[in-house]
Amino acid sequence: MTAPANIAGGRQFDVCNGDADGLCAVVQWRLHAPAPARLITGVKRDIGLLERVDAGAGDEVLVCDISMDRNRSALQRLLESGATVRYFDHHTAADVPVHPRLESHLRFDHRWCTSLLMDAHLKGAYRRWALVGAYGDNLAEVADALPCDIGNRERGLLRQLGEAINYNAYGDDENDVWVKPAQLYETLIRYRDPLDLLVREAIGGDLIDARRADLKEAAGHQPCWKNEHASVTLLPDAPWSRRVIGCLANQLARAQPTMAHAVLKQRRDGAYVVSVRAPLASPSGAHALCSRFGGAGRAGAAGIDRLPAQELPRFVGLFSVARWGAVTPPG
Ligand SMILES: [Mn+2]
Repeated sequence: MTAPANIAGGRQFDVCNGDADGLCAVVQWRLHAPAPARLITGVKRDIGLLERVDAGAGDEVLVCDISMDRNRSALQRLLESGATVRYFDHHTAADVPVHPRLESHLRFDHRWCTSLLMDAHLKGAYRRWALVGAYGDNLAEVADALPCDIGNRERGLLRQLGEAINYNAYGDDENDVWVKPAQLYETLIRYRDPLDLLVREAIGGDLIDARRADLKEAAGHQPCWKNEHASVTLLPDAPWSRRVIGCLANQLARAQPTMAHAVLKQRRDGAYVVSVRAPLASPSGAHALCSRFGGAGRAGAAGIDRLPAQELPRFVGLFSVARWGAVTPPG
């Protein structure tokens, strides 16, 4: 099979977050435009990925699901060196460079994720993969409303797969995860239909089981602080907690959609990793809160890589009085 490289004969680089949303966006693109490409990805926390790309004139770079704010200088460098960049993302970006070789597909609306931006661009050509990405990115309601020629049982399977792929990206580094995201991508891209993957590959079921086991472990830890609007859960440092922190935050958000949730995990250096979810019912305010502690993310879901232990009381104080989304009636 001849590889349909670009007309100029340049190299192709695919850069994406290693979570379900990032991987499923690239899968859709490469099913649409098959070509040998070098994949640059990592665990969910690896977001400064663009600096690893060494592309120049005639080369093409696809970027999916990593913050433009965090990658702006690398983006500028690539554009100046003559590369063409296609950028799909939904993380808030302060200002988007205008450049003839930059094609931006950005939406900062909480009802969009990168896999859905790719789906819109490709006019639903790989809708099932878009659903896997959207379910994995905690957009179950949006995904449920998206038309697809499958029944409810199949939708449930795509949802489980998306949540499991997403789960696999969590960990401090690639030693914590079950499968390195780049290796998982090699399995995903072999299937035009993710339902076929579930039938033929063990990895889907293995990831679903692994996620379930970690959540069971986490369920043994009750919130250490709670009122009617918000809860804070504290986890010890362990491989399971390094994997489960974001997943637990999403699960709590779905179980109690009118409340905000913070899940904190101790780090080896005594500080905390923090995962914040605004109430699903009014998903904004998470990024604003986390950015006050050097964190980042989106309006509905954000995090802090390192919260010093002495900052914990101030964090819980601000979290407990935060206004989420529309003004909450005084309680
Ligand atoms: Mn995403």
